[in-house]
Amino acid sequence: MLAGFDALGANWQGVTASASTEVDDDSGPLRYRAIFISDIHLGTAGCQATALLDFMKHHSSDYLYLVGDIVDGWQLRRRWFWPQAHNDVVQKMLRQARKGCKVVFIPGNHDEFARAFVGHHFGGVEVLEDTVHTTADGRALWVTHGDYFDGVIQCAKWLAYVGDNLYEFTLKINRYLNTLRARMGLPYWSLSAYLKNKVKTAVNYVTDFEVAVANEARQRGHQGVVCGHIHRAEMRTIDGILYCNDGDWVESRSALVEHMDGRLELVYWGSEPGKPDAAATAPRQLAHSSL
Ligand SMILES: [Mn+2]
Repeated sequence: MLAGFDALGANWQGVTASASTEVDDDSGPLRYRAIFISDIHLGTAGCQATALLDFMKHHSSDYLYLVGDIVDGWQLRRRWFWPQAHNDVVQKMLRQARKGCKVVFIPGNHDEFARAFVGHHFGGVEVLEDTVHTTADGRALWVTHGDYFDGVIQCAKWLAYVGDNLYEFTLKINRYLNTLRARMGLPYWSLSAYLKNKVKTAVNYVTDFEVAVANEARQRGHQGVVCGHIHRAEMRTIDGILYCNDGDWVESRSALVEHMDGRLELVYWGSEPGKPDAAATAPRQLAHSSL
């Protein structure tokens, strides 16, 4: 049932495909069959809304899946933070829906308030607990945010809140650090991504999460899964199940896209062009893998 993709062989396809991902500002947006984005965390200072707006300006699709943690209700409850760019992101999504794009919102743990509205439509946006997306080449992908697989959140919610604060703190340091780096003419560097990659327990946690999500997808009879939550973009097969994580718009600025022929690809987007520090040094990064 999994014929047609090969994790190792496909890795370099993205490199060749990436050339076509570059868009001239005067040409229209690149059209995909589906776009999956998650972990935008609107309402927090860490959210890279301007970069996301730039991404959305350059890409359109038949389906748009918002795979959770789109709005950060946890942070907004503590402190109201809602700049114009965050509003623009929401407007842009609603406009996509009006233009006929099928927009599905799958709430995550940070926007769990929206789980009360599962089964309803808002401005053409359908709110669902989870869903199944069938690719053009007939693969059934289970779409879920993924927080149900987070043991920490399942067992002790207060611990998750503490972890959340620590994460916010790391991001804060990260911003100061990168302001300094930009002044010195150095490119953007993600401290928290570095830490998460270095800390062994974090790596174990990531692997456990990925395996757990893939196992659940298999048990449900699907060929693959698309999730978010752990802020780590990935696309690989785990015991025959295609595991896709669309990453986030706090650090990696990544999206999972499905081409018209069903081919899936992870796309990384550069920092916003309007921001002088990072934009000058950080080139627009492009897809690195496809399946
Ligand atoms: Mn989450």
